[in-house]
Amino acid sequence: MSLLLDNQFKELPPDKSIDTKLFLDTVSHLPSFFDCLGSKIFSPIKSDISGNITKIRGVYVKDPEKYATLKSILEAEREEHAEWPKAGATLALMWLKRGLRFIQILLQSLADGEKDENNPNLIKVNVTKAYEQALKKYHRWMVQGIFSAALVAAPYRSNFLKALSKGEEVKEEDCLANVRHFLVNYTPTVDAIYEMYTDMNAELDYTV
Ligand code: 03F
Repeated sequence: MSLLLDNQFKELPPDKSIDTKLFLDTVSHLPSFFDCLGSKIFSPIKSDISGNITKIRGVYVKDPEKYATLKSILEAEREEHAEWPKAGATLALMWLKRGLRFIQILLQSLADGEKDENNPNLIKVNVTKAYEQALKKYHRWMVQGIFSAALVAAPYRSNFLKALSKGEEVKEEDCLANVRHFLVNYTPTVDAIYEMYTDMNAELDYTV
């Protein structure tokens, strides 16, 4: 089975609220994907994503009813932390959503068939597009250097698609169909998190 379809996001309800437990259960499958990419250079990225999931779960488990939706977490923390939004699960989700946006743009670009015609089995154009749109403006030169190193270690397109299919030999077209199917609920979920940050004035643009 496809990794993507095993971890399909649920359709959002009309009010676009995101159930915290469902969200955490779905995103917690993402970090293990980095182990399939076959390079240690991805470790800091994996830890950053896992760390943010752990921080959000840490808040959620303190009171699952109170923190039933992601919005309820932001609203509660806004009252509790003087330095909000640079605090708690609000800050963790602010960064996690940027990683999720990166993944969305990367997968969408692959699904759309964007490629370097001279190197059709490389995914550098897709990865670079995702980085420039989702993350670059939050990174100073040192972290941009981690990106450059990761880009060199980026897998071949065929291996990346194979990893998304849990190592099984799946036809490229079938794998891309799974990617498109995955994006149907994934993209609106990421969009809804971004909208929530804008609506609540919780977005920050400091660099690391
Ligand atoms: C800030 C910052 N986090 C952290 O300092 C940086 C960490 C390293 C970032 C390196 C970027 C390189 C990305 C490009 C990878 C290319 C790989 C291509 C392979 C295909 C925050 O950290 C903390 O998070 C927060 O908790 C803390 O409190 O200021 C705050 C304090 O600092 C980031 O910039 C977030 C980085 C997220 C990167 C996500 C990249 C995802 C890469 C690949 C995904 C592969 C696709 C998987 C598909 C699977 C589908 C099932």
